[in-house]
Amino acid sequence: MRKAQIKRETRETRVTVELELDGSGNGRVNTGILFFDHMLTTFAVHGFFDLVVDAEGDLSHHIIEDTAITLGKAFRAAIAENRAKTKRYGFAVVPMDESIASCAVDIGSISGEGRSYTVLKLNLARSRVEDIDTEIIPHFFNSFAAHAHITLHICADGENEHHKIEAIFKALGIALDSATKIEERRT
Ligand SMILES: [Mn+2]
Repeated sequence: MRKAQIKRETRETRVTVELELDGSGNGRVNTGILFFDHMLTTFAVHGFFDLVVDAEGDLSHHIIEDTAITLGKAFRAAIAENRAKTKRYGFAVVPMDESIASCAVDIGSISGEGRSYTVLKLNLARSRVEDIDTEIIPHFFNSFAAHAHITLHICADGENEHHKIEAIFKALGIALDSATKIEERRT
């Protein structure tokens, strides 16, 4: 079973993430931040990951950052099994009404040696969407990629911040679903 459970506790936050790569898209996410819960649930649905996230802490910035770190660590642990047959690359382009997001990932070489890189062109125009500050969004992806040891490229454009960010999380889920597929032709 390609899955992992990671708990992380600091003076600021307590975060638990359970991630199963070969799931059915069942997300149960409770961070106390409604828009972030919506995004992580969407990520699980479109990635066909089973994802349980429980997070609490002092400030929403800390909760989102530490959830990104914990999710990254869980992802890295989950792909360790059968890594030699894991596909590695994945990409997706997802429209959402007037917005569009594209995501390409490289989840790393067979050896799993820790490289990570993040390139983000998110075109976020407003500082606030629902109950989060949008400056945390690039921070989330940087932290996630660094701890998952993956290369992540994301571009987005559109008019509506909610749509743009939601298209990004869907694209990330679909790209990671492809990249984590088992490729039986790999020997
Ligand atoms: Mn929505």
